[in-house]
Amino acid sequence: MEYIDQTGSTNADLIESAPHRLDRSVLVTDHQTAGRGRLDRRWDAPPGANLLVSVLFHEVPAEAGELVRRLSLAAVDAVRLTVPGAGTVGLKWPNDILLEDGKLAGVLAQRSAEGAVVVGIGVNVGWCPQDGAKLGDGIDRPSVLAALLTAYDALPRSPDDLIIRYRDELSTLGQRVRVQMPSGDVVGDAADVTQSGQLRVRDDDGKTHQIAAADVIHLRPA
Ligand code: BT5
Repeated sequence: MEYIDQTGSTNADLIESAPHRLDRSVLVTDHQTAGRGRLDRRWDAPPGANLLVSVLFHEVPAEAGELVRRLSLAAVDAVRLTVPGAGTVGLKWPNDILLEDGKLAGVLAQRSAEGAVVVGIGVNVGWCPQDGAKLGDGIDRPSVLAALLTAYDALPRSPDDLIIRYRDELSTLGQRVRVQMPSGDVVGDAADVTQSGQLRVRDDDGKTHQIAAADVIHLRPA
C-alpha cells in the first residue's frame, strides 16, 4: 500500500504504473486534482476530507465487473463496521453506495493497455456535495480503509456466492427505475441481476430489458 499527499487521480496513477506494480497494489491519497467518475465525469472532494483509494488487479476474473461488486460490498461492510449508527447502507446499480438515499461512495473500474484492471472508490467521509451523503466529520479515514480491505478479503470467493450477497445488498431491486442509455431511456421495475451482474428491468409493456451499462435513477418503490 502506498500513500501520496496529492495526485491527479489514483486510478490514472495505477493504470500508468501497472506493469511495475504487484497484484492488489493499493494507492491512497488525500487529494485528487482530476478525480474521475464514469464517462469522463468528475469526482469531487476537498483536500483531506474523504477516502480516495484505488486497487490494482493483475488477476482479473472472467467477468471483470465482479471486481466492482467486490469493492462495493466491501465498502458496505466497512461502513457498517466503522460507523454502526450511520443509517441504512445499500448499493445502487451499477456503481454507487448509498447512505439512506444519498450517494456516499462511487466506484470506477478502468482497464490498462496490458489488461490489468484498476478499481477506485471515493467514500465521502467529511464532505459531500448537495444531495450526497457522508459518514461524518469525526470519522477516521485510515480506519475506514483498513476495514474496507479486511472486508474485501472476507467476501465469498465463488462468483455464485458473491452474486447472492450482491443481490441482498442491491437496493435498486424492487424499485421503480429510469435507466438512462445512449439508445434512450427505459422506465420500469428493476427485477433482478444476472449472474454476470446485468440489470433486468421489466417495462410497463411487460418487456424485459437486460442492461450491461447505464445510469439508473430510483423513482419510487414499485
Ligand atoms: C462514480 O462515477 O461514482 C465513480 C467515482 C470514483 C471515484 C474514485 S476516487 C479514487 C479513484 N480515482 C479516481 O479518479 N476515481 C476513483 P459516476 O457514477 O460517473 O458519478 C460521478 C458523478 O457523481 C458526478 O458527475 C457528480 O454528479 C457526482 N459526484 C461527484 N463527486 C461526488 C461525491 N464526492 N459524492 C457524491 N457524488 C459525487
